[in-house]
Amino acid sequence: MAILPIVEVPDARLRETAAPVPEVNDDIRAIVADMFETMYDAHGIGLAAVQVGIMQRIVVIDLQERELEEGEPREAARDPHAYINPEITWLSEETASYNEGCLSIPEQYAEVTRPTRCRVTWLDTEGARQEAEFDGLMSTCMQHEIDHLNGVLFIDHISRLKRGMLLKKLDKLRRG
Ligand code: GNR
Ligand code: NI
Repeated sequence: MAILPIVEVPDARLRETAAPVPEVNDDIRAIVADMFETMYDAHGIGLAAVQVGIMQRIVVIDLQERELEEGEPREAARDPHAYINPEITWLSEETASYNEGCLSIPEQYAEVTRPTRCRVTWLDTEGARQEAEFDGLMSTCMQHEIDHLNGVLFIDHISRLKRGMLLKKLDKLRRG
């Protein structure tokens, strides 16, 4: 297991399309394990493989953020999910906005409007085909992660003016 370095804007890899996973095997399961470790270390709720420079269609998500009980091990509060070759098969007409952030665009947030619900198919870590409908934060996060696999970032969904302001703030933050 390893914590992998997270790729940040303006790295060109974040603009590439990731390749489908041809077979779910131990190599893929090792990548998934490293992605979970990296995501928890960075305190993110989701991570796409392209964010750690692996150009394959793999996503991990864990929305669990509750406070730990006294003496409760950290793992008890976790709810890890892995999605291999995820595909959106349906998006609701109804939309909602959420204040999104991204580990590849540190400390910057913006309201993003997306379909409220989505239906997704994927392969689990055993290679079995799965399908489910998501709503709320899970729907938002899933759409955000699948965007990453297609070279799309949340800042592509906001106005040019807001994007420009956000990237300028990031630049300022980095310069100190
Ligand atoms: O940690 C994350 N939080 C988040 C908040 C609102 C909408 C999407 C996300 S995903 C983000 C982690 C990340 O960058 N995943 O690609
Ligand atoms: Ni992101």
